[in-house]
Amino acid sequence: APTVTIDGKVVPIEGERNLLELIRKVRIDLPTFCYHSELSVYGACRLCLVEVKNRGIMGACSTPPEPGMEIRIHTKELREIRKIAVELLLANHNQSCPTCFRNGACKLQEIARKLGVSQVRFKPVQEPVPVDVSSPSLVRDPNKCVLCGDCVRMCSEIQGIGAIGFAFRGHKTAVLPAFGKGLANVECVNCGQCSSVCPTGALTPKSEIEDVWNLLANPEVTVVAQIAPAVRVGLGECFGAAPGDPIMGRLVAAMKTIGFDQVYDTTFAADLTVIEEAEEFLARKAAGEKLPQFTSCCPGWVQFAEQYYPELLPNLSSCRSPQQMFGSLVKEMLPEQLGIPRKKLAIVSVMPCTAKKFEARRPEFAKDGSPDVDNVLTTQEMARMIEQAGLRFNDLEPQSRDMPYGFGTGAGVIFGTTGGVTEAVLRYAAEKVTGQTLYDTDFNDVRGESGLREVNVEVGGNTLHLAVVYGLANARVVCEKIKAGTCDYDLIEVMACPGGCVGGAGQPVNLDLAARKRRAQGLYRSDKGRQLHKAQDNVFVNQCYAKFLGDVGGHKAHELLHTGYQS
Ligand code: HC1
Ligand code: SF4
Repeated sequence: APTVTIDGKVVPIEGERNLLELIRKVRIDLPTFCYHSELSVYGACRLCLVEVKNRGIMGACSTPPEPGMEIRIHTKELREIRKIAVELLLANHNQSCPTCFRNGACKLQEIARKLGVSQVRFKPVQEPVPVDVSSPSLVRDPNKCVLCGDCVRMCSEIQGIGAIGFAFRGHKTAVLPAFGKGLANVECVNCGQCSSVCPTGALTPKSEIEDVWNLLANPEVTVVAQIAPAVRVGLGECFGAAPGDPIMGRLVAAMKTIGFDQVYDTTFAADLTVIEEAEEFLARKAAGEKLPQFTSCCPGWVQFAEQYYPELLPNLSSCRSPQQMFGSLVKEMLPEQLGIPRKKLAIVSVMPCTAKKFEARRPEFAKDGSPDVDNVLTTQEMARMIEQAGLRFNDLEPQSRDMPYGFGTGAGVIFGTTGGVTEAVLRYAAEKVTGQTLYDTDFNDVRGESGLREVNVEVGGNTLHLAVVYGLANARVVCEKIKAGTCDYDLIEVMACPGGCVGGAGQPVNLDLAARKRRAQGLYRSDKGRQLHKAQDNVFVNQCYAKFLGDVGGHKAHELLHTGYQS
């Protein structure tokens, strides 16, 4: 087999696209800011330089391996070059590390430590600029940017948007939203994926931690929480657990200790969404109208559709997302059940997502000026609060969620991974269409890892044409096909984030692709571990219909659980 020699060690070439992949294969962590296996190669950070015999110093990320190459990665000269590169970045970096949201999870800190940078020999050449807090979801601090371009490529290549880009040249180079506007005033859809690849604190989720501490400290306010599906397979990573490890019981215990009055589960509302959305789909299918039906639970996707495909908005399900169904329903029911006025009830969501912060502030999701969901904490923020409360997370005694809104079936749980909403809807539709009990609830064909999957599924003698999509650039491909009339899908699931919510930008930063997969597997295990797997079997949801909501898709359901998305 063809080989390359790395610092004297012979390494076979086995399909690696560049020297960096080859070096990492032999477990040498050559640090980089700008290399991501899912993004194009940019070669800007100059940290992965290696010496190739007879050719000189080259970027490992942009050099394909060739048989017989002899490379060295740890010469004195290379060590010095890398240190200088980091020192130049640090010279222009606002080094307020102790107060930075990314303190402890910052690649610049990590790389400086790993390369043994012990001083900064350069003076800053850039003037400090204002921090951009215009967005409801993200904070952009250009003073912490290292110009790696990861956010720019994420936004344009994976999300197909291009809300941020490089501006100016030379020492004035900056990454900015178009025309120097605030992030809220460009085509950003709040997905936050730029922040999940940002190596520093230049792009971070906008923290609502202080707001929530204030709510919890107010004895007048009853504070209840909902926990999104994907949080339970991500949050543990902040406390040393592996991706996908079950930590829900300890999370509930932590939140109770911190002072939440009730801890509920968004999977309750996800079950409700399945029922409403599946009935809506079956009705459209019977009438042959407004097909394909798109899912509408991902606020990044909804905003994308509003911005770029207003003509397709009638095809979006009119269902609110589970987060918002939870908010509107529980704010209607609980005040009566607990005997408190609506304005003294606060709902806090724990979400893997930054766009959920934006969604909760959409004006249509409020009543008499008070929002259905008061605050949204990302998984990362929730973990910070647990730390701030001084709790030893791993030593907590697990507790169970509160009833009834803490009760969800496995159908609601799998919402958190790509294909999950589709599978949950199929579990409902199959039973409804055939009139027979569905015993095997696994629809393995809609599961998968690619960002654009086309699947045909037999339901009651009919073939349904489904598409499961993540990454908004892939959504664009599908929308263009629909406009061109070159496809005949019935139902299309779109999630903005890679892998679905498990890969949301509010999750602990983890760029290892295997981690996403393990989080998804954790959700499928959690589905298996529940007694019920079909939304229509959720007894508490059914009670809600019987006692309060009336018919599925009926008047009350429309008022509380549906909406109309407009351009
Ligand atoms: Fe999601 Fe959803 S699954 S959007 O990915 O439909 O955020 O986890 O809470 O609302 O349930 C996110 C996750 C989440 C909603 C549900
Ligand atoms: Fe682009 Fe999403 Fe970042 Fe907005 S949040 S700039 S859409 S990657």
